[in-house]
Amino acid sequence: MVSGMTVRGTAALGAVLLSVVAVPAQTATAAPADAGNRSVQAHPAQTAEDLAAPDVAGLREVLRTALTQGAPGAIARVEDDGTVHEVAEGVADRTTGRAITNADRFRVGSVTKSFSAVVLLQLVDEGALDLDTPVDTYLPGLLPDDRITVRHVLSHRSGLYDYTNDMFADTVPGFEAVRNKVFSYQELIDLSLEKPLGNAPGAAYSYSNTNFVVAGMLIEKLTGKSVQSAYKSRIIKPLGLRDTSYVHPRTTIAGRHAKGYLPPDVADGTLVDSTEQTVSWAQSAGAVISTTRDLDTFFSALLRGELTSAAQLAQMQQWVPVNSTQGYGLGLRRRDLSCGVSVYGHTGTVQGYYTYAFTSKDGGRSVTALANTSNNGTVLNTMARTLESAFCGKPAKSSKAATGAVNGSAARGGTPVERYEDIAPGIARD
Ligand code: REX
Repeated sequence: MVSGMTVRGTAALGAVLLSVVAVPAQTATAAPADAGNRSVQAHPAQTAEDLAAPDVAGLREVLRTALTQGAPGAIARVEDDGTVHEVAEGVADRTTGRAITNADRFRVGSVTKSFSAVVLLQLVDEGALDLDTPVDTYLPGLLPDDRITVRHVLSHRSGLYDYTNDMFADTVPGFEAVRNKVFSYQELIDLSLEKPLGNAPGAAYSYSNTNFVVAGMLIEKLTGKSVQSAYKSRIIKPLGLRDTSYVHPRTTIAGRHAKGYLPPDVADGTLVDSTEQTVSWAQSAGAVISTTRDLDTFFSALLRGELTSAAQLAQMQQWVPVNSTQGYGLGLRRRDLSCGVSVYGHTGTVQGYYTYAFTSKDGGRSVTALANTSNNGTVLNTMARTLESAFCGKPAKSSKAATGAVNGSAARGGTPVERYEDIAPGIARD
């Protein structure tokens, strides 16, 4: 099942600490002083016009490859200064065989972290929050170390343990145990605090969902409203994101949507329909529902400076190194592609859904890609190549260079892959 189309003019709105930090020249902000890094490697500024044309045929090949590796369906949408390219392969629903399309809603996982960060950066703009103030000033007694600042939390440098490491150590039983559970934020923090801090505040990057549970608590404390209400009034409504919602703890996805399929840790071919769940284990760290169009719109708007002041957008782009080709800002990832282009956005993994949503430096070109499976490192690595197709154009010689720098966890189906940093480090897949 293949669908691909290009539409013109119809676009909506337009755990390793390395010693090198890459800061694009156009964001000439130094990494935070306590990040423990040295040299600054700059990529030249890129606008959408500077980029090679998107390789739409290559994009389709990437999605087809993901299907051969176990994804029931895969979609990608590129929005390039008003020109939209949409590609879809496979099915949204294995039972009915309905073809997946870019109109399908899905669970975006940690892309939610960018929503939470934007709300907090807006609160900085409003003078209600200071990035270098301890979290405990706003939420007295919450964290065990009053040196943990808001900035540490938003850049995954708090040292707070990621409770999902234990929760999902065994993938399907772990998921079934929390599928219908409703956690309070405090319960999730308590789970994290059963383990000591992994590093002194500010000393190291270590990805942890706990940080963005704290972010949700800060949003609710400072606005006096739910995160749902903050996302809605500050992001969803202003940008007209009509397919985006946060419905925690409702378990269903309203409207047309892709079903999510979760493979167990043993590659026995059984897929669990994981579509319906509370996502209460993630909430402000991962429970948003959206579409490829809305995420393209969101990240374009963010990098165009439509959601925060220029000063706060620059704060979001103070990078701490993740590995040699990735940085983490404040709820924002930077990935350096093989063609020398850096892109900005987030990845997401919730049971049954892998998302990549990234945009160019000026927000002029965005891509969002989704495969309706997870716990499959091979598919995850393949989907990273959608960024190469979208931003680097057709590969010059062999597509080998465009395999994407990922260091993944489990490979399914026998293809060895390196560990994938984006997934919480302690989660062993195989
Ligand atoms: C939870 C387990 C993974 C998924 C996780 N997800 O921490 C957050 C997220 C919300 O999206 N993070 C990603 C499960 C990595 C990001 O920031 O890009 N894995 C699965 C297991 C493994 O259960 N035992 O693959 O569905």
